Amino acid sequence: MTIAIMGAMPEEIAPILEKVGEYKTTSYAGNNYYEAQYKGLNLVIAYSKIGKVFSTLTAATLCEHFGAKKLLFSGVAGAISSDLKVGDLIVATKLAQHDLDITAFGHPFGYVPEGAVFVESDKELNSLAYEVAKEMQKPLQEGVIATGDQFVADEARKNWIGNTFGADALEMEGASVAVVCDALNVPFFILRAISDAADMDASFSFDEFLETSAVQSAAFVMNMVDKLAQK
Ligand code: OS5
Repeated sequence: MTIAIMGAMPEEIAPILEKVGEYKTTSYAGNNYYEAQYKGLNLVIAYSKIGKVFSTLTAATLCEHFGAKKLLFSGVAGAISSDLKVGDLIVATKLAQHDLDITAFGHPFGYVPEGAVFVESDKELNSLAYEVAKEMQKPLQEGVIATGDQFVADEARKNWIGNTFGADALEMEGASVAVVCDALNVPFFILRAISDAADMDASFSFDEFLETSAVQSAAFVMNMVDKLAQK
């Protein structure tokens, strides 16, 4: 079975490439895809570049061109919930686009006709994550993740996103990956380790913790892959 692992930034997939060791690099549609044999699974690994458009392209390519049957996203996020601190892990139960706004027509934020405000992630992969967390003795929170084409570094915007979507964390790619996987019936899992609090210090915190938080998330996702290989 082919399993896709994706991130948005090089730092988010570097620990995964390091762990798989050998891989074949293929360029497709302006991006690199890294294919590896790992414990009997075919892995295809990529970073999309930042934001909803690039992540949509990469997720669709992983599923349609490389034939991924499951997709795991690993990366970092800004915290909304005060329970989430730098380095903490959050798994998305559902995702929404916080910057999608046709409210002028009476629709709720995050909604377009024939779409839905929230896309739910795969319950089986999420429960597998809880098994992994237990074995790693690592706390794992679940919650709503809000996505938009904006690095949020503003308390008011962060609070608005939290209140409007009931979101616990925010980032720039998860919901677009969710829309693609949902449309293509590919079970998906979105994991993020907190790098900042989406406040006025966010860019400094992000720069300081991107690498260490990305390593946390990647290590967890590779333990999920190990579990999938055993099944
Ligand atoms: O992928 C983007 C979303 N990520 C999650 C995240 C987040 N999203 C929104 N608001 C927050 N407060 C968030 N905290 C964590 C992280 C990432 C954020 S955008 C960071 C851009 C940083 C950067 N800009 N230039 N470079 C890095 C250097 C560079 C140069 C050339 C090629 C690649 C990188």
